[in-house]
Amino acid sequence: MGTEPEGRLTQSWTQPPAASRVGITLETYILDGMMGFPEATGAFTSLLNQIGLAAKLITSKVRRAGLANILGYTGETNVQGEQVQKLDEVANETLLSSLGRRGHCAAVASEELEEPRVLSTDPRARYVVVTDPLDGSSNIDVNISIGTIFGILRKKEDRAGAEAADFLRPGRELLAAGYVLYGSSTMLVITTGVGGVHGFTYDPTVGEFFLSHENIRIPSGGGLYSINEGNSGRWTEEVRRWNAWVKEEDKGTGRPYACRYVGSLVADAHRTLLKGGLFAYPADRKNQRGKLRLLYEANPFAFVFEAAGGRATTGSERILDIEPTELHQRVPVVLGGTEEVTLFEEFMRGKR
Ligand code: FDP
Repeated sequence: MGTEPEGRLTQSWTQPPAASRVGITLETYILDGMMGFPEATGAFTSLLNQIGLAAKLITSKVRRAGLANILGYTGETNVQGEQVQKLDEVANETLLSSLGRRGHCAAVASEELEEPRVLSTDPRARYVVVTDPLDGSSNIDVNISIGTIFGILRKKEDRAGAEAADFLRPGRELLAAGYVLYGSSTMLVITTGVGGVHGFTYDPTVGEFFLSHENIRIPSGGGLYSINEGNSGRWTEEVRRWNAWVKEEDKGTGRPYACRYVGSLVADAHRTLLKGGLFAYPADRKNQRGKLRLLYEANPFAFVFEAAGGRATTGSERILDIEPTELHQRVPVVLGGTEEVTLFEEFMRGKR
C-alpha cells in the first residue's frame, strides 16, 4: 500500500511477486502487500479483505439461489429503470454490510442505490467503494455467469462522511479495482494498478481464494470479438464498417474473427482478458451515451485492462481520463488488447 499514504499505491503493492506464488491465499497476498509498509495502518488491507469476504458470501448465495428459491423479481425497479431481482438486492446488502463492518469505508456508490450510502462518519474512514454488486442480472435466472465489479478510491479529505464529489473522479485515481466472476468456478481478479493483475480461484471445500492466475497479461491477437450484434441496425456507420471488417475472410490477419457474446459484462470482459480480442458496447441510436456505467462498470474494467497491458477506450477517448459528472453516467466501452483497440479507434476516426 505504501498504500495507506497519499495518492497512488507504491512499492510492494505494485510489484508482482518475484517468484511464482501460485497457491497462496487471497488473504496472504493482501497481507504481504502491507508487510512492506510498517507505517501502514491496515485499513486498506482490511477493506480488501472485506471485499474478499463479501465475494465468498455472495458466491454461496449465487450457488444456492435456485435451491433457496430466491430467484425472481421483487416487482420494484432500480435507479436505471430495470427490474430488480432478489439476488441483486442480496448481493448489494451483503457488500454493504461487509464493507461497513470494519469502519474503513466511508461510503459506497452502487448500481442498486440512487445515492451513495454512507457507512461511516468517522473521519478515519478514508476510502470509498464503487460497485455493481451483481452485474449481468438478466442472466441470473438462466444460470449463466454473473459477477460483482468493484473499485476503491481514497476519499478526498479527512472529513466525516462522503459526498458525490468523492466518487466523481476519473478512473485513473482508483487505488484498486477488480471483479468476481461467478462462473463454472468463482474467481476474484484484482489489481492495484502497475503491480499487475492477479486472479484467485475459490475452493468451496476450504472456503478460500487461492492465487491461480498470476500476473495476467492480455494476449495480443486472439481472433475474438464480443458485441451485441442485435444492435447493429442502431450502430454508427463507423462501428458497422469495423464489424464488417472483422467478419471478412482474410488469411493474413486471421479473419473472420469468432464472435463470443454472453451478455454479462464480467464474463465477456474476463474471457477477453484471458483469451485476447476485443469487447465493445458502443453508443448507438438507442443508447446514445452507451449502455454501461462509467463509475462502477467501465472504470474498474479499464483499470484492470490497462494493468494487464491492454487498453480501454470509448472509441475516441481513454476511459480512465473521463471526468465524471453523474454517479450513474453511461459511457461507450471498448476493452481489449492494444492492437485490437487501436484498430477499432482507427475505424472510429474514419481512417479505415
Ligand atoms: P445486464 O443488463 O444483464 O445487467 O450492466 C449491464 C449489462 O447486463 C452488462 O453486464 C452486459 O454486458 C450488458 O448489460 C448486456 O447488454 P445487452 O443485453 O444490451 O447486450
